[in-house]
Amino acid sequence: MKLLVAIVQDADVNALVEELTEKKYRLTRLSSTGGFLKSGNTTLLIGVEDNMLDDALGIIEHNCKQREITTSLLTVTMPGDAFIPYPLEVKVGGATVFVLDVDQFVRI
Ligand code: 2BA
Repeated sequence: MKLLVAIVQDADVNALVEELTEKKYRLTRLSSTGGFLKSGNTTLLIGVEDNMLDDALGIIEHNCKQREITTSLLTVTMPGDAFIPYPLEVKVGGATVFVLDVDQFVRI
C-alpha cells in the first residue's frame, strides 16, 4: 500500500475530491499553507493499493491545473525605510505529490 501526500491548490480540490471519492478512494483533507506564498492550499492524504497508484496519480494530474499567480511577496527597500511591494509572477501546481510506502494499515 502507498500513502500519497498531495498538496493541491484550493481552486482544484473540490473537483479532485469529488472524482476520487466517486471512484471509491478514501482520503483525508487537511488545510495547509504554502511556505513560499504563505497562502492557503490543501493537503490530501490518500491511502491507495499498489495496483491503483497510477490510476490515482492520473486523477490528480487530470484535475490539478498549473496557474500563474502574481504576488507582491517581495518588497524593495527605498531610501527612508519605505517598502514598496514588488510584483512577482510564480507558476503554481498542478500538484506536489509525495508517494510513501505504508508499513501497516489498520482500521480498528
Ligand atoms: P508554496 O511554498 O507557497 O509555493 C508556491 C509556488 O511558489 C511553488 O509552486 C513554486 O512555483 C514557487 N516557489 C516555491 N518556493 C520557491 C522559491 N524558494 N523560489 C522561487 N519560487 C518558489 P509549486 O512548486 O507547485 O508548489 C505548490 C505548493 O506545494 C507549495 O506552496 C508548498 O505548499 C508545496 N510544496 C512544494 N514543494 C514542496 C516540498 N518539496 N516540500 C513540501 N511542500 C512542498
